[in-house]
Amino acid sequence: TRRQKTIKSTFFSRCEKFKEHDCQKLWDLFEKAHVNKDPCNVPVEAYDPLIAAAPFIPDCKKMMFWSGTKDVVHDLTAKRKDCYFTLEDTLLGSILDGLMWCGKNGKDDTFTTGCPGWSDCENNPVRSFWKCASAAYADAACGDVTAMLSGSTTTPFDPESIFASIEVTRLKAPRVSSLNVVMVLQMNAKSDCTNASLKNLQNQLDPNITYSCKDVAEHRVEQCGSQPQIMCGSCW
Ligand code: NFD
Repeated sequence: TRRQKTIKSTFFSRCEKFKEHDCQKLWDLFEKAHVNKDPCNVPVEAYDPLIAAAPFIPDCKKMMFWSGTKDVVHDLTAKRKDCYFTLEDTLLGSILDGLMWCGKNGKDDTFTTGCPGWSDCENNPVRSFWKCASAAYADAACGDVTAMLSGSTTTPFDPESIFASIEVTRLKAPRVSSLNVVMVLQMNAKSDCTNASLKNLQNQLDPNITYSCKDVAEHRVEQCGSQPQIMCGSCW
């Protein structure tokens, strides 16, 4: 069908921007995870073979996590690949970012409409994929890692988020030495580094990982992207 061609061609064109990967093999593994299944019954493990076939080889020292700050983070990382790297800069993360898909019982296709939304059922293909990919991404982290959280909510460290429920608990010392939270403050911010939810973050974090938090105005994050002469360590 026309629909299927759209996600398939997006998948291949994004995949082919990365060198040395067998995009057909990745597409087949991608489809195998959800095709011909109830779209509310695709467990996280269904995407294990896909993730295993596309190993994460990020520069583990530059790893950036985010929650509630998608646009700010990606505006920055698009311009400062010398400093930071996100899941969406990995092969699978960049292929599937922003896409929606599912299979259906008794059908051999991947669909992009009529699929369950993020919160309609827990085990939907999109949510299961991101959980699976986030776990593998966090497992690969090393050194000093950064997390950009949003000061625009009352709970910047939201227990329901993937950052809180999957990524933080997978960061392990001594491989990871520090977690540096950047609280992105827009005008009329609702919370900052003193927010109570950040106590939960510290409690969940491996005690041998050094925690820090810094309140940073959004325009300062944007400045770091627009002025490449700023050294990575001086962005905020
Ligand atoms: P988030 P997070 N309804 O900003 N990651 O901590 C709908 F429709 O809350 C990357 O959960 O941060 N969509 C991606 C939702 C996705 C809803 C997930 C909702 N109620 C996780 N809640 C990605 N690239 O798409 C969440 N979403 C979707 C990894 C929505 O697309 C990254 O490594 C939203 O933009 C990052 O460190 C996205 O999930 C961390 O987990 C993120 O929700 C961010 O997950």
